Amino acid sequence: SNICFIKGDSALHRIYTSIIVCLIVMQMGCGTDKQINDTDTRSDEIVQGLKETTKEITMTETMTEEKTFHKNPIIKDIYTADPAPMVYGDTLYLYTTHDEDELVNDFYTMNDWRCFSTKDMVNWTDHGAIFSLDDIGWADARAWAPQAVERNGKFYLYCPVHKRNGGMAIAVGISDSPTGPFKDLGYPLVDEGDWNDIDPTVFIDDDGQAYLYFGNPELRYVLLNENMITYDKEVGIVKVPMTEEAFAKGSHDTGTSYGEGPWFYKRNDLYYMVYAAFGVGKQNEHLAYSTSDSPTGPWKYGGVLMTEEGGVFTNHPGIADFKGHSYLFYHTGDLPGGSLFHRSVCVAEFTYNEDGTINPIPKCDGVEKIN
Ligand code: FUB
Repeated sequence: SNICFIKGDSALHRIYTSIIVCLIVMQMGCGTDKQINDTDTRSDEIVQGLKETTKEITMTETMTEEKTFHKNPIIKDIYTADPAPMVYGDTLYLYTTHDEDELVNDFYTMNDWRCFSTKDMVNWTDHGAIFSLDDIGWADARAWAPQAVERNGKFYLYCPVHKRNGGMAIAVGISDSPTGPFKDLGYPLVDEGDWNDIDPTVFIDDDGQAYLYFGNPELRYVLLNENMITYDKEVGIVKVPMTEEAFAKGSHDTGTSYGEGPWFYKRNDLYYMVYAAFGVGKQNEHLAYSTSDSPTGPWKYGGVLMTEEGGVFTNHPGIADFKGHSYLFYHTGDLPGGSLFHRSVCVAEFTYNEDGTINPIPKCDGVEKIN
């Protein structure tokens, strides 16, 4: 029994030691979080006074060498939504929309597109407004969800806007630099005269064919020509069959869950369509995905990518692989004062299953620094 007691005692000792070690680790963790909060708050104050400048601003000024984590939302001094990452060289550029503080007609009030960049997912540079409604003479409102791509040294920013004569259409901004300034093509690239023409997503396949998908409530696409500013008129605007096999049963106008905000890309020869979706009986959008062996479908529903936990009516996906990590950008109402018209862009790291499927990605606190 003596031996038992000694054994028990040392076991107890080990437990206490573990608890103390845990407490120390937790303390360190909390300390790090606090430090990061302090860091973010202080850098926010620095940024606050400079927020309209187009000059580069280091958003998360490092106050200590230990800073290895960036807390969501990524941008804390303005409301941003509809994240669209683009990796170019050693940098990830993040294009976003911008929810104005002051609403007009109690609706989305969005006048320009913003760009932020990072090399390590922790330190972000604010490039300011890189394209705006003021640059598009034929548009008068709704600077909505964009996506950028590079081809032959030029950068193309596809942007939905409201036309002066009514309806939504897709504009193209062109620049020699990922951070603009972008210059309007001068007329809409896609203009069907209806309200479906929003949320473009662009992808250039390995064979050089570029695709521009878009749409709410229907998913449609065009085959872009190599110049990226015209499309194959013979093929025209193709309407994707909105079936439950492709997009699951849902509560949007087509009877499927597909809503808007498509994000099109390829990984290991499998094509992915990630999108904002409407579940049956749900108020807010969730994120879901479908896959296909071909860039033009047929699509097969894959599952939910993020539940409605963003907490506001819309959500919007943007996916990027960067320096060996996979990221989902999304938006929530998490910034103070957040609402369906005051959203903020966040990021989560995720991994793919071996068969290419993706498990639901929880909304998270932020991501760690990478090299
Ligand atoms: O931000 C305006 C619109 O709300 C976007 O175009 C949609 O994707 C939704 O996020």
